[in-house]
Amino acid sequence: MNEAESAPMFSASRAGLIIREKEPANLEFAFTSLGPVTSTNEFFVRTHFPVPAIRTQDWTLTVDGEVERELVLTYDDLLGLPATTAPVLLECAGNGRAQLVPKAKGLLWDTGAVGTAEWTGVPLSVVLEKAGVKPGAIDVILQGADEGEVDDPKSPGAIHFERSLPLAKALRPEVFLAYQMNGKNLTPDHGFPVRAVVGGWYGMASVKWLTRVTVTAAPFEGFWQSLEYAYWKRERERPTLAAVAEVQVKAQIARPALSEAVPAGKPYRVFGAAWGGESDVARVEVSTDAGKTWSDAELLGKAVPFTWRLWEFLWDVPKSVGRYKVMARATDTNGHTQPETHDADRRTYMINFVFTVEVEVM
Ligand SMILES: Nc1nc2c(c(=O)[nH]1)N[C@H]1C(S)=C(S)[C@@H](COP(=O)(O)O)O[C@H]1N2
Ligand SMILES: [Mo]
Repeated sequence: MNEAESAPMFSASRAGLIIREKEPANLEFAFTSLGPVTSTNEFFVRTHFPVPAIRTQDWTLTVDGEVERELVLTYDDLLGLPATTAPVLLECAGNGRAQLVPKAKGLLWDTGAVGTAEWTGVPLSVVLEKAGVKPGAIDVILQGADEGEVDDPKSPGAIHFERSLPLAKALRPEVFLAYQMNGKNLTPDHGFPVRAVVGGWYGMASVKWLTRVTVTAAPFEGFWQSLEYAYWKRERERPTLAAVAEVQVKAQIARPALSEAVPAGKPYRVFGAAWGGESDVARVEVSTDAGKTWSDAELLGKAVPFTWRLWEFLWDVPKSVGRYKVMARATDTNGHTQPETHDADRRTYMINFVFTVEVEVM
């Protein structure tokens, strides 16, 4: 078989993304292309198993467990329910992992495992109300149709990708079952035909290829909940593994890029985005001297919950040439500021310490 006859390696929709893994596809957005909304073509892809091929006419959503009425919704049933459209940011819990020292295991995302898209779908609360949640229910498990074996520890055969939300979060308006992304049907990579979108939480909560919702009276302790995407939380000094949940406050720099040549003695627009999970961004500061001094950046537009806030800072670039370290740090409306170093309790997740972009002033 010659080159031309072999299957195309990537669909056009993957052009421009940085490949972190080919199979399954794990693709990173070039954060230097930052804009208010990330196009579907540029949106990062994080998958654990091969993408399941699901036709809308075959798709159903089962709602079971601690409910008054078990439901099996078809695609048309779902489309018949009241929908909302909202921009929501998704950030992989491992975004920034490439910046950890020593070198971490796992996918080495740089700063592009994050994006903001406009999602359309039905609030999960609408579906749960239809099913009638029984008293005593506390957790809601979202299961994807994708499955496979995991090695560490070796799974008893194939397991699905699934994650749970506490009932209180599952009922919030920022949690919905999306069938459109940026005004078009979801693409296979992003969960076609239906995925969860969980505003304010790291990406693993936004289960793609969603086919089952199970309400439970006990906390769910599946693999992706208690082993992967879990961190050491200290309860009364005692470390216990807890599920990674809320996105932590963070600012990222899109401009300048790493090792960019910045003209000496001229003004330069430093540009980026900041986000705060379940809270808004209150402040972004920029340092151009490796963190010795900080100045306020200007927050652009207005705060929209569960998305990022773009910001800019006009840097009066010195006349003296050489290497400069540019940094940005955000503070959320709860007063949390980004830390200077990564907390080892978080393992290789929730990476929001202040990053450095070194440039050449010349
Ligand atoms: N069913 C399923 N859902 C999933 C995943 C997956 O592998 N399977 N990956 C999760 C992770 S870790 C992230 S960060 C987001 C990424 O969503 P995206 O690929 O649309 O960017 O999907 C989440 N939902
Ligand atoms: Mo993720």
